Formats: sequence, structure tokens, C-alpha cells
Amino acid sequence: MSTAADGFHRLYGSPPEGVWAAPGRVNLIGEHTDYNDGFALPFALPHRTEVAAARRPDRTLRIHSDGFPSGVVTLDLDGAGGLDPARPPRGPHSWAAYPAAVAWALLDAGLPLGGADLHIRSDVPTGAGLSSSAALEVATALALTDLYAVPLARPDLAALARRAENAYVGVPCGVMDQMASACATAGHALHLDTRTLERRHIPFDCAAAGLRLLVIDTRVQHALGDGAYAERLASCHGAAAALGLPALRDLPYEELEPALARLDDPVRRRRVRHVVTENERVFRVEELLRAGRLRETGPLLSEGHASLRDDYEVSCPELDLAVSTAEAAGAYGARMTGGGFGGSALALIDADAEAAVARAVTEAFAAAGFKPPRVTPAAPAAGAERVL
Ligand code: GAF
Repeated sequence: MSTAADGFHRLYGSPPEGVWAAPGRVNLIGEHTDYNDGFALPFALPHRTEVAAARRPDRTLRIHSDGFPSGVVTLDLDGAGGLDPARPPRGPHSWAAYPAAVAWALLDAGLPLGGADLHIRSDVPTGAGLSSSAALEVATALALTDLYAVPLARPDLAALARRAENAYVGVPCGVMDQMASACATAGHALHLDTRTLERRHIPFDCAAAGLRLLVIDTRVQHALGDGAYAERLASCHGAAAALGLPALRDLPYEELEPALARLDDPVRRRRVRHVVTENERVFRVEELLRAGRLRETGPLLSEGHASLRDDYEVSCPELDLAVSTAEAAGAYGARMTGGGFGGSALALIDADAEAAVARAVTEAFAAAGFKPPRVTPAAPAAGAERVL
């Protein structure tokens, strides 16, 4: 039995009916494009959130997490004090807002759910820009819909998980993280069209090419709810409206310069330039991966970082140092990944350079007086699945 199942048994006094797992993600390229209906190329991490669960005969949802010492959170699926988006679990129970949000979104979509007991355990680092929230949402959604035999295609499940986070938790994220967690496959990056939710699985095997992808967690906690993310989103939507477009995705790369000339605000111009060039980079990286030319993606990753740092202004000194140090230590390319303002960077390196690059970054952080970073290799793992 998995640890989540054991934990469930100990807590609730009987075994779960099943255990469902969903991974965190790393985004290879395509950052801050998803809420512009654009493109992204994430892959799933081996780190997962597991939800052990069983149905209940009543309309009660009990939620417990190994990672939080606040005990069992009990909610009524129908009561006003239960799944009310105006009153999500707060304070020491605020972690429970994510699974509660998912139950709310599924019910709000008219899906026939009943009560359930959930026990959660996770090794997805939180606040590291590796989508611990999406992993929790997707694992919960999969557990609840499987328990109640509700057929839901993975993209629909991801879209509902995003809606849960937007409308219930109050974080205005796009759909990339939930799609990556729900739809990624081992050994592949997921080319994602965030407007249509169409996806392509692109073989991505660093080891076979003698390469390694390092994830460098700066340990600067990032939070999407602090206003800067919403400000970027508003700026992009405002620019699209000013250009008469449904979304910035509808601005082709070839038409970028004349479009920029039509925007008065220099900040908006920079935001638009990032989004449009980033969408283009997604396609160029995909092409190189398909051609097996993995090393050549490096400069595009670094270009993406410069764009996020200078045009989109979502980097921070720790991310910039991680990237520049990895590059100086021989990385083919490096960039921040995820929402930014902290969290993690990734670096594409020769497999035998791992120790040297990790040491260089660790030493540079120490010299700058930053917290020691956590450096780990990552390879594309499986998306969400039932594991027991
Ligand atoms: C966060 C969000 F949750 C995603 O939707 C995406 O916008 C990302 O930041 C930036 O690419 O992870």
C-alpha cells in the first residue's frame, strides 16, 4: 500500500477506495502566454501529490493533509458554511481551499458528486514555481470524479481545476499548470494550445542526448495572488483590446513591429513583445526537439529568460543569478520557469557537468548572501493517474 493509503487508513479507520496522483510541472518554454490564449511547452515532474479517497454516504467532505498540521477540515457540500466561494477555508486551513475549490467547481458544473473523505500527501515543493497547487487540484478532481464514476475528459478536468483556482481561491492563473499535470506523458514535453486545449506530445529525452535539465529552486517563495501577476494579465488584455484583437495570441510574430508602433504605452509595448516572441519561441523549441537538436534549444531558453527579465519584468535577482551562473558554467541555456518573482530556474547542461554547475550556482548564491538553492535534475514524468 502507498503511504497515502496508509495515512488514510490510520486517519479514517478503514482503507481508501483508491489513490490518485498528479504531478507538479516544469515549463520548458512558453511563459505568461497561457492567459493570452497562447502556447506553452511544459512537462510533468516526478514529484506528485497523492489523494487517497473514499466515498461517504452523506454530503460531507472531509479533507486532511500530511503537509499541514491543522487537522481534518470538514465541509458540507450543500450548506452555506461549506463550499461557499465567498468564504473559503482560511488561516491554518487555507491549504484546504484548493481541494474545496475543486469540489465546488465540479458541483457548480452540475456533476453528480457525493461526500468523500480525502487524505493528501505530496512531495511537490510548495512556493517553488513547480505547480504544487495544480497538482493538488488535479489529483483531487481525478479522485472525486473517479469515485463517483463521472466521465470527464482530461482537458475538461484541467479547465475545471483552473476555474476552481480562479473563482474560489481567487488566483487569476491560466490553464497551463493544470493541463500539464492532467495531460503530460512520461518522456515527453506537452505542446499546449491554451485556447483550444489541443496538445501534442513531443519526445524529450535529455539523457539519450547526453544532456541533463537542472531545476534550480531559488527558495524565494513566489505567490501569484500578490497583484503583480494580475497586473501583467490586465496589461496584456488591455493591449489586445487596444489592438482590436481577441487575445495577444492573435498577433502573429511577423506583425509584431507595426502593432507595437500602434501602442502608446512603453510598458504595454514591452509586455506585448514578450508574449508574441515567447509564443514564437515555443514553436522553435518544439521544432528543434522534434529534429533531435536538443542542444540548440539552449539559446532560445536564454532568450526567453532575457525577455521575462527585461520586457515582462517578472524575474528577481536570485533567478537572474541562477541563470547567469549556469550559463557561465557551461549551460547551453537557462531560464526562469513558472510565474516568476521567485521560484525556480532551469538549465540545460551536459550530463557530466551536473556537479560543476550545481556547485557554481551554490557558490554564487553564498557569495551574494542568498539562501542555498536546491538543485535537482528533472526528466519528463507521467501525468495524473490512478495509482491504487
Ligand atoms: C503560473 C500560472 F499559474 C500559469 O497559469 C502561468 O501563467 C505561469 O505562471 C506563467 O507562465 O504558473
